[in-house]
Amino acid sequence: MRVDHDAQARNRAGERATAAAATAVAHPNIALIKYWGKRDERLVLPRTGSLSMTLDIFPTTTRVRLDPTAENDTVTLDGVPVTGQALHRVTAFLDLVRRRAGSSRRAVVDTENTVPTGAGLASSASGFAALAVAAATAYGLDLDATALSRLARRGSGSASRSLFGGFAQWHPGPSTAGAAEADLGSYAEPVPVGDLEPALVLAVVDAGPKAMSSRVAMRHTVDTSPLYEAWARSSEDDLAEMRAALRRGDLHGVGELAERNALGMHATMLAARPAVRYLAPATVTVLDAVLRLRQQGVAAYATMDAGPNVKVLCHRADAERVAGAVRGAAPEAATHIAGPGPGARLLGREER
Ligand code: 2P0
Repeated sequence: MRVDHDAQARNRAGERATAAAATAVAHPNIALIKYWGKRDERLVLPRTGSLSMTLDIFPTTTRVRLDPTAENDTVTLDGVPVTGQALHRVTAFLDLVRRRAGSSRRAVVDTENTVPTGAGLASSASGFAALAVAAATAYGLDLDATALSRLARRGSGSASRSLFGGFAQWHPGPSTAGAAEADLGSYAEPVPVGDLEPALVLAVVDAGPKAMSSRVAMRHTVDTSPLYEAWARSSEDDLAEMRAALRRGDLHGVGELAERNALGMHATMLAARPAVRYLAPATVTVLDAVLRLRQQGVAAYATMDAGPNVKVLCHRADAERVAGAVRGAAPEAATHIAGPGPGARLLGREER
């Protein structure tokens, strides 16, 4: 990579040095204690804290190149131009970065996703985490991991957790404080974990895009589900217990908590008016297979997000057996085995 002496001189002069381009990679995360519901839509402040495992598969790689002559941002996903609402979301996020950087330059954003987009497999988490790191670097913002987590949160709540590898907890921030203080208090950080060798077996029963985005579905759930407040309260207890189970390295405890928290979240959606139902017949078939594995003495526990796919938490040594049992029960399911993965990181920056 070429050394940019002008940029170094600007840095010495205390000026902001933008790069010509920056590239970052991030991995998706799967929540064991779910984020479902916002208390502030604009700032993406959640109702409850959540906790996830970052995966070591399905990375998203994003390059942000500043274009001084362009009048609009352009975005591609796997080489295909992004338009409409998805483009608007990226532009709004870049506006936030530009405001902080004091820049009006437009950007060319090229993203390569290795995970099906919009299928409840956390593509927005890896996507906005990679975008946050690449855009902050390209626009010359000097942010630490906490500040990057806060920034990624504004793109997509779950992205705040993908800044970190292993297990991460996203804090809701103080609920009675003003906007600025709440914004500062809402970020993710790594969670200490005892002796645990976990795997998540992803059972993809349908890789197509979901019928309703999680953003819309969670708003509808908060607004109309009589079960929502009860789940939100119990989720805070689940989160505290989850931290303790992780610290003990207690896979059974972690799994039980994850499964009950996820089923509770789906119960709030089923009680929404009208109901939001992401779970499909094949989902239930896989849940039955997970139960049978437990009856056979295998520590296997299920969690589901905003889609019909199931993620089965188990010991790494049991992952192949679990994947085989899932495919045996639901032959249409494709399985992927993931372990704890790395946090988001910069791959490189290109100077002018
Ligand atoms: C989670 N999900 O904790 C939960 C569980 C889906 C189910 O975070 O509106 O795409 O962009 O903040 O982060 C999906 O929601 O929503 C999600 P926005 P996001 O992983």
